[in-house]
This record gives sequence, C-alpha cells and structure tokens, in this order.
Amino acid sequence: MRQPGRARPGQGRWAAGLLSAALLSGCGPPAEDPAAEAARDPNAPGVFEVGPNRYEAVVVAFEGGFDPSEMRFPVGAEVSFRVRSVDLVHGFLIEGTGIEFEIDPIEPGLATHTFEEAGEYDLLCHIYCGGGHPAMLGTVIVE
Ligand SMILES: [Cu+2]
Repeated sequence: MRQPGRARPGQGRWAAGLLSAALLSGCGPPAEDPAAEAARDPNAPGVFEVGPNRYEAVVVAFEGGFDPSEMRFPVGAEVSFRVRSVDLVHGFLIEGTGIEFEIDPIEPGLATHTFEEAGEYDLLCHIYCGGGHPAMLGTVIVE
C-alpha cells in the first residue's frame, strides 16, 4: 500500500509535463484555436469566431423558430450566415442588411454581411411555412 504524502518516483515530473501540455493546448480563445475550429461540428447551431472580427453564424430554421434566435456581434463584424432547415421551406431575412433568401431541408442558404452600424436587426421568416410561421422571429444585436 502506498504511504500517504509520499510521491512515487517520477510523479512530479509527470505532473509538470501534464501541466505544461495543458498550458500549451488550453490557452487562448477557442475560436482562434485551429484544432478546435477543425473539430467543430459544422452543423451545430451557434455563433463562432473564425478570425479577427469575423464570425460564422450557423442557424437552424424549423417551423416555429430559429436556433439561435438571438445573435450578438461587435460593430464591424463580418458575419457569414449558414442557414439550414430541418423541416419545411423557410425564409431567412435580416432587416436592413439585404439578406433575404429561401432555404429548404436539402439546400442551406448562405450570405455574408458586415455590420457597420450598432443596433438591433430583426430576423424573420418571410415565406409562409405553416402554423409556426408567426413565431419565426429573432434578433441580431450589434454593439
Ligand atoms: Cu415561415
């Protein structure tokens, strides 16, 4: 049985190696970690920083909403929206940006926009898609 308080030979060095490995791999914002970026599920909804003030917004549209329905970006952010539907044909429109396209379960929609002005931009589905259509609203907040 091991004595309490007595480290086995080599244990300290092993711990130091582990610590430095953790420091080397775990530092910095995950968005700028190429390994984390490569490992990201491309279909997982969310907002991801992909470069200096550059973002990818992966949005899932479904009858009744968008996921995410609220997105935040700093002023000047260049945002690539990649939007897919999991059920029907939907629209994706962000007021004041010129972004307006149709999506369906097979073909995702893509658009890039640089948000030069702070404010709240309404996001909505502009194609009638059924009973959940009026709830398909969201907000892009630029601050
Ligand atoms: Cu709709």
